[in-house]
Amino acid sequence: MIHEKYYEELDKQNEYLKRKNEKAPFYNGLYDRYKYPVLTREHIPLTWRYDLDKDTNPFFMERLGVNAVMNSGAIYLNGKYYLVARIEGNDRKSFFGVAESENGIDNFRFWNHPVLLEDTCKEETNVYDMRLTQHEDGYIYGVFCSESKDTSVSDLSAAVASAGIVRTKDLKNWERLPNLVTLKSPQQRNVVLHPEFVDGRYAFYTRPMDDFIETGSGSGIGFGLCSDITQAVIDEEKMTSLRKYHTITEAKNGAGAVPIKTERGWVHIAHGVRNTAAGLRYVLYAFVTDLKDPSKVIAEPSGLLIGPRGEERVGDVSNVVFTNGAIVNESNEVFIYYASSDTRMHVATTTIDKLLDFCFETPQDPGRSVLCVKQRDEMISRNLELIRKSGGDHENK
Ligand code: M1P
Repeated sequence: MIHEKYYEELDKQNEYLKRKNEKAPFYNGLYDRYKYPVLTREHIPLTWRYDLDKDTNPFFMERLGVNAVMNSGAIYLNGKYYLVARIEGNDRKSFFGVAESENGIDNFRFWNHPVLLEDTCKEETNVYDMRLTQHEDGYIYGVFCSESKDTSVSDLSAAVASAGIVRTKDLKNWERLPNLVTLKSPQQRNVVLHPEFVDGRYAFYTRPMDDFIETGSGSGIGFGLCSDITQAVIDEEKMTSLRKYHTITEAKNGAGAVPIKTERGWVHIAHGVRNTAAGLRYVLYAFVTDLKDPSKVIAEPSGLLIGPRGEERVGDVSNVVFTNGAIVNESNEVFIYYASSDTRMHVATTTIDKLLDFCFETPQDPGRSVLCVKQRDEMISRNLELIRKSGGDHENK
């Protein structure tokens, strides 16, 4: 018999899920932020957390709790917005679940069952952060981090990260392929499959790492080709977006959403990390690569695109925003899905035109304070001149 408390909790959850989202007062001319997150642990179906049977769960106690819902792959199919979310159980293991919305900003509902991956990789302990690529070969690929214990050292927490690959046509039936092998990089995380063939081969953005946390000699986001995705091996990785001293990417960076094709190039929304006395700070940044050579950076606006703000700054891993999915709909509206502090998911909306304007018209980082303030002061002078010519006054003499 179903516990009566179930209906009470279900009513509460339905109220929460049908809440309309609205734009926040935030303004920067580039994107809108929203008042509410789009996915939280409160979105997880009660059937995934509770045993509903009153005989076996007399207190209606959460048996398999969920700690966080974060880093989600995103895809737009048949006019609907889908997120393949990273769901982290109270047991710290992550798994994937598909959530669907009609408008991309609210009312996301999880399907009845989480994604059940084929158990082809017995040493794998954890999976997370799936990027969804609608590839021109006709499949939707999911590339995610496959994490295993590093048994070669005595450190209990030592782990090895590599890129797992699955493919599907409907987000329901998933075929698992062997993990990506990168011959020159011992570890990989934040691997993204490019949506088109390059020189007739599958193209991956990689993130070479010497270690599970530290990228070590890895100097940024890499790029490599492989002929057979069913046995994916990359022998050479060349670098695209580089880590740079005293910038938002100083400690590390990584590819985020699958690049967006535009008439002026591939727009990338990635993450950059710097170290601080309060720990690592993760922000999003954008760059554009060449249409013919998607490894070649052709626009690199200075600074961050989205940084953690307000409540976003606090969570399980505070001071983090992270993206692994964006959607472009038929009106060229862009939905950037990002997680805050490894805890919940948000959306920021913009357009292709605005993103391109940001990428190509924002000046590059000149690299030194003295040049950065000069860059700013030149803009101030032009603005003051404009104000003077238009007959206005300016208070800050
Ligand atoms: O905790 C912040 C992020 O850390 C990792 O990203 P990176 O490999 O760039 O350090 C990822 O594990 C990611 O899931 C997480 O959000």
